[in-house]
Amino acid sequence: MSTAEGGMSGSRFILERYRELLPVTDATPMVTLGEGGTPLIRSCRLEAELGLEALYFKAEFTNPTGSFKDRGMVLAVAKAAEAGAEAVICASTGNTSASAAAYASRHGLKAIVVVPSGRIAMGKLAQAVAHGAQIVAIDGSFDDALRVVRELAEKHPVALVNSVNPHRIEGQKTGAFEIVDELGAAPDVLCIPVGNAGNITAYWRGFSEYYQMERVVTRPQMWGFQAAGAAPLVSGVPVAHPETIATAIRIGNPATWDGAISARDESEGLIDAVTDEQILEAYRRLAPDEGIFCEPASAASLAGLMQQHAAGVDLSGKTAVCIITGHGLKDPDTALEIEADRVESSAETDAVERALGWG
Ligand code: AN7
Repeated sequence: MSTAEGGMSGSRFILERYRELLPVTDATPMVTLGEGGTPLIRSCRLEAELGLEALYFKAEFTNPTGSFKDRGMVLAVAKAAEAGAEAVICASTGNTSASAAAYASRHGLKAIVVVPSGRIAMGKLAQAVAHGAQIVAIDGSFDDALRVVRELAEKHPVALVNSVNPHRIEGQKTGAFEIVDELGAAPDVLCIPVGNAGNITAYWRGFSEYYQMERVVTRPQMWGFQAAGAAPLVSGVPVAHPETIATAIRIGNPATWDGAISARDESEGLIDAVTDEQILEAYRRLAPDEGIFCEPASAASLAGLMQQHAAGVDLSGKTAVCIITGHGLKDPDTALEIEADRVESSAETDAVERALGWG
């Protein structure tokens, strides 16, 4: 099959758009939910504040399940189906499970998701439930869940779709292709939140492949940011009990550790830690100042950029892209902790006028 199911065409179907750069064969089922083709949104306020030449937000939260995971999952689940799998399995802090469940539904496969009990943002759990995934909530961390699913996938006929599956990284590298295709060049700096470290690895691969193919003449510095309570790549040792408000990146032993270090070193970039306070500060700037409502983990990319600026790093003349990985609606609890500009009123116009301070 060479055309998308349902006749979907163009930029929102990465398996077709970047087919020759992906492990897609004639036997790969070309199933799509409309992933990829996400907007690169120019900053309207923070760009000047940070002294950048240009600042963009790559709106990965506009993917069908509300996170960047769909880029990798569209390929990983298609390849599982192509290989004859009947079920997919993953460990997750929430977004991977939401995406796996959606694509498994589309392919008519069963999805099994293993998650840390009580540590998944509400919206993500709702997605796994809605898609009919079989959910096992374990008394342990994401790292425990990943160990368990790796062992299960060795013993049982299920396809593992965490980013240890190479098709996940392949799909996710298309985010880098889109940035270059749209800007006509690579940015100077790419800011990205880091948890299990699949995405920073994928973006670096995407930029590097375009560079090798001479579709671009430079590559960005990769600036990865972990939450301070879950920053093994910064300290150099796994964290036994990771803790952060950004539950998506509450990961103590990233599976693609070496990929992240290579991305950092080959790009002459950095991987640094941002505190929960810094993450929340960036989170609370993005929605009111830029119109971008993301989940806390996604704000780590901007938090890191703000931290570098505050530390005196000169950003003048530079173009930066922050990857905004997941939607704010995923985690309504954190959003509602913001002090709202809200009053109760009776249903009369004059009462609402008074409530607004107009009368
Ligand atoms: C919003 O869903 O690991 O460094 O199990 O959901 O590639 O792991 C999610 C990770 C950043 C970190 N932002 O990406 C999972 C999971 C959001 C995320 C990351 C995640 P990686």
